[in-house]
Amino acid sequence: MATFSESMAPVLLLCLALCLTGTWAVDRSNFKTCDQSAFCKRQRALKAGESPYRALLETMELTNTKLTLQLINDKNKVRLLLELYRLQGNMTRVKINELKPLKPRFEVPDVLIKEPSTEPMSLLSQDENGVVLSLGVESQRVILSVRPFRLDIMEGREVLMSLNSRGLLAFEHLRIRKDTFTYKVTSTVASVWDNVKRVFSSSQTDGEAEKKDADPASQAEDEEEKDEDGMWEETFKTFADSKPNGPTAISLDFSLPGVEHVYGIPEHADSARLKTTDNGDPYRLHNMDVYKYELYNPMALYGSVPLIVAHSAQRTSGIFWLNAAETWVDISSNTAGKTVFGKMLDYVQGSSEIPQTDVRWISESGVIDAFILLGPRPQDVFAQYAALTGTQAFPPIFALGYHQCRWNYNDQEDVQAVDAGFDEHDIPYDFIWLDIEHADGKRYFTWDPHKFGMPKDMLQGLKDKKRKLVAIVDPHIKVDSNYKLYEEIRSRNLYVKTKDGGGDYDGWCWPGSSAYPDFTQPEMRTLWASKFAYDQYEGSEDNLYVWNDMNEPSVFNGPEITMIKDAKHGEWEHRDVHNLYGLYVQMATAEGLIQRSGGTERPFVLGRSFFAGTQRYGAIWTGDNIAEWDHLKISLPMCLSLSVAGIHFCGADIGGFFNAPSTELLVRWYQTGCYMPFFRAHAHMDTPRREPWLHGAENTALIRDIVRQRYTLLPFWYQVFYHSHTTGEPIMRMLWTEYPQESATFAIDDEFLIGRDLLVHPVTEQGATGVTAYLPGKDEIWYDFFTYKKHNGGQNLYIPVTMSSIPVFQRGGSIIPKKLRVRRSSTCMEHDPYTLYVAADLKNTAEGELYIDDGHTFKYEKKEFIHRKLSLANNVLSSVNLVPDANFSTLSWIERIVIVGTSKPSKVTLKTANGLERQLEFDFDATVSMLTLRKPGMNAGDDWTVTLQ
Ligand code: NBV
Repeated sequence: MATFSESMAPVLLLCLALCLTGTWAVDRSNFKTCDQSAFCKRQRALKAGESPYRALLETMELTNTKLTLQLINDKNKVRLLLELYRLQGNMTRVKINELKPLKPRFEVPDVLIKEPSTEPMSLLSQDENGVVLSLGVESQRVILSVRPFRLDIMEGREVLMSLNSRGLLAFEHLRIRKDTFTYKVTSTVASVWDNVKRVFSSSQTDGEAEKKDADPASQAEDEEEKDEDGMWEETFKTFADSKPNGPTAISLDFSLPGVEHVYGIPEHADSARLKTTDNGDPYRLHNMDVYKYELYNPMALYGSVPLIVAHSAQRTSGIFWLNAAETWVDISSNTAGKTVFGKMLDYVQGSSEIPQTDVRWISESGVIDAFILLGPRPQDVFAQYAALTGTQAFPPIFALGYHQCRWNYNDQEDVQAVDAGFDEHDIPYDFIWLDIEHADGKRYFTWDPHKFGMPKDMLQGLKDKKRKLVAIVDPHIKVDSNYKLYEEIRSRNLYVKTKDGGGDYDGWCWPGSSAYPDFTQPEMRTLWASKFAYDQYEGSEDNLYVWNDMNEPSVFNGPEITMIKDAKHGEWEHRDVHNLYGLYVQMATAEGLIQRSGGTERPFVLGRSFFAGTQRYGAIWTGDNIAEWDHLKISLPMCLSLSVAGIHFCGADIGGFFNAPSTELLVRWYQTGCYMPFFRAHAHMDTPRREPWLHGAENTALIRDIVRQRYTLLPFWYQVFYHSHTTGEPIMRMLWTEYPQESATFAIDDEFLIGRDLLVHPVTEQGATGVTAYLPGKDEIWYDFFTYKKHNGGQNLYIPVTMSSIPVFQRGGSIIPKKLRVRRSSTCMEHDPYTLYVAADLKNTAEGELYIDDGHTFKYEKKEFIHRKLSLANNVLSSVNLVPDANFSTLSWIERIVIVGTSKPSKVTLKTANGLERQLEFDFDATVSMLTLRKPGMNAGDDWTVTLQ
């Protein structure tokens, strides 16, 4: 066990840095490079084209649902078991494990929403070189080659993806340490000898090697495997990782012919289109607390989703690598670095190869469990991934409003004053947030008795204004025998344990010495969830929601500021489950909020760390960014990458967490954040206060305008969230996902779509007087969202900007619902009327949707909603029910309809479902071809038509 002074040294150093600089300083050397990670270094040293794996065809079994087959490593004779499944919805699953591991290897639970349904495969042909299987649809086949083992997934004559085509399949089998072995054979202790026999008889071998089973010692000599540094223990800085299981890494390469663009595998502060990694480190997935992160590099950050999405003009596909251990992803491409001209020259000279991207996954432990999502369209890949891991939780509508956060609002009076400030300055907001200082000595679920002595009064004050509060609840629990929660978890033996399994793991975090609940255990999650009950969480009310920070988990005195890998979660090492920890914290918290309402209310939980499946539990933000222009810029690709990987409710700290933004940066950041799914301003405790009205009248007016714009658009946001919840499609979308054949969109990550219909190009340059936005779609037209000026798609458009401009465009052919009467909070606007913004396309048609429900319960699951299709065709605008048995009524009515891109009618007639017919008054602005219908007055849930004659 480390002594106090050893374990505290990094913390003291950190504090020293803080005192000297007045702020936290990023230290890259806190985090490993591939070379400093023994398994990454080992795996990366393997050479392509030397695969030792051979398929043993005689072991093949094909049932209706799966194919199994043994693979043998011809060097060490260890056998693996391959399982291949065809899954419903155009997916293929490939699992590889040791045939007979010394003990079970970790397989990730709780991420897949159910055991995926399979479809039959059939054998098409077989000879000694391999087999061909039919995947049932669209002439898809799998060709399995024997030596070296390789899988090619084909459609017709086209190879869609190849596995192990570079021969980098690697599987470090569980073994007994050699020096331990020598000790054991000479030992007279019977149990040790039994153990040795068990080891060697379990490592099934072929022909010649089998003969040696009787003589384990001779086989041990035969094994070519040599122990290398870092296989049985590894030290990084002062941290020693004892590796009781020895080397356990796995790796597999995938080749994607025809592909030049890959996306996903968040979280990295890098471009959304992933770069090749040949000349640097692979992208790393290892959840860590990396405050003030560096930009444009593949370092790991707070969360991970091991999903990569590959795109070409012909097809979109994906690889989901279901492994929760530390993972590195190498990307290479045969066209990397070539200019378009270079590629054309190759083509003209006949020297061009088909472009190809290779992706190689390397994980520290666990098994290979890869899902191949075969698209073919971007929407198909999103739906396939959602079928596996679930869709974005549908948040209560108020979570889409504006959130005002700061580390910290000092006390109840402060909260009250800030709340009043919003009213005084006529700025709407829904949530005020309390950071760690609100709790009594960082004992979460409690309140500081001096600063927040009357939490119920505070919450009631907010409730009176239909507003809400978020309190932080971090997963590190102060070691304090007088803290009830600490004691309860301890007495139930539910903390993460030290490597020997005996004591509770102790780490240093905000409260000082802290214990970490073992959220991987269902019992711990149930206990945690129960703590949100109103009678358990004293001072809580139904307008209190939750923020889980530090859930990587962050451990100040741990290696790379996280938990040591040999800590134990029951039988498993932290190594196996590391990237899942954050997901489990948020899962248990969301469950707690649901339970406290008796299962009726939708929760809202913000988390920092995440994994595949986190989308089911709430929102994610991009952590501790800096008040710098580059950090504003990076917030777009960071959230776009999360969106590609299923986590759609994303935002970045507006203004930048560290340091003080200039007013220009702050305003631009609000203008950007307002069009991102999660809209929250936040700031470090050492920064000057920055509530929206503290920056001079002019800037206050600009910020007021922006926040109010968000509120007018809430009906649209809500409908797009509902769509994402039901289909898996992103909310914030990269342009290529809607324009998959338009290569000009493939690398764009400084602008994005919200749903299909709004295109946003934020201003992220200091002193900008204009931006150049790409308007996609050669047959599209786009309308400036504020001036209604029309532009053609398929062009780069220069847009002059002032401090009040936000370049936003509505797609011709769309209908967007808004509420123009902005009030104190979203809840205050519940029954307000709608204005429909109809943007006609070149054929004078448009389509959109209107979705309304109670805004906060799960009743929508029982179809208690209004879901209408709005369309303009043949000069008739209509609203029809999309879901026949939907059942909800609203007080809201349609107060205005604005149609742009149309011609002036002579008369406009409204017909409602009850047979009433009347002429509508209208205005026409010929300069922008805009028709405004005043007070049509029908209920938003009714059928109606408006005919333009
Ligand atoms: O709880 C304090 C902060 C929080 O404000 C921030 O948003 C988190 O990302 N927290 C990190 C811990 C300390 C950061 C230096």
